[in-house]
Amino acid sequence: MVFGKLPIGVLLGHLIKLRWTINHRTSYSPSKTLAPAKLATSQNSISEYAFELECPVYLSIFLSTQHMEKPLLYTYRRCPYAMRARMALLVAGIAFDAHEVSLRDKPSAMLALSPKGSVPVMLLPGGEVLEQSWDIMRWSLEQHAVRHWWAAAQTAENLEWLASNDGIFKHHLDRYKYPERYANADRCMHREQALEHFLRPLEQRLANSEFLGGDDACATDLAIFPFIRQFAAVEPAWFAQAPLRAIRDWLSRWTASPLFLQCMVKLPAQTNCPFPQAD
Ligand SMILES: N[C@@H](CCC(=O)N[C@@H](CS)C(=O)NCC(=O)O)C(=O)O
Repeated sequence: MVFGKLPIGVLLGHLIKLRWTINHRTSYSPSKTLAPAKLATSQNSISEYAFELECPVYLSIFLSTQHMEKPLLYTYRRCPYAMRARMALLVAGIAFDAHEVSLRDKPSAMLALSPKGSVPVMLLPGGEVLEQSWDIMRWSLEQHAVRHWWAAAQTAENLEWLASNDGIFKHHLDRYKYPERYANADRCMHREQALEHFLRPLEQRLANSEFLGGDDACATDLAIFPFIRQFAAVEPAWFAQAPLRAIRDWLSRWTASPLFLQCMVKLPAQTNCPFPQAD
């Protein structure tokens, strides 16, 4: 008896392994060094919700992970969190498949892996799922000859920059960029708050060294500049004359870098594509 092309014995074996995976889901505790920052981190095996709600989807994903050779990244080209994940994978020289998601029509396979529904999400061969951009960066930069990118990002100061970026700066950026989405949001007030709480201190910091990693770039640079790029694009004329020269120079170096250009290559939507793309 077969199920599709799969003999029933093999299928039963997979189901037993599947149950084992669910029962032994890894839970991830952020490292103590992250204490000052409330960083979003989580790590699961394939979601148990999906098993309960959509067993066929779950089963097909589970079976497919048994033959995966490369990680699969659910991504969105313009999302700054997804950009940092893609760049870390590129820095580490890790070949992966990228699935460009439509945020209005998220793939059920992605939601089965990560019901929270945000990108990036990465499925690793073997079934582990990374649901946070910083976890994808860690996984990428810890396991190759690029550990210094990760190590330099672990100082208390750089973790604090990351937390402020993902916290207070992102809060004001969203309200500056999309005031119509928030009740009583005053665009100029949020621009000023972003300047006071994040951009001015960052300007001072970058006036002292070329990168947040010091003389060399580190994961913090990659994690933050996509958000500053978004901020700069809201009112380019205002940004061009703001007292943020060191930030502008730093940002232009990054946005002109081969790494970023490669990261921003357009992919066909809603399908898995090898990444980086062949020239
Ligand atoms: N903490 C998450 C945040 C990811 C996130 O918020 N991504 C946005 C896109 S930039 C998203 O997917 N939002 C869900 C939606 O728009 O439906 C991470 O670091 O990966």
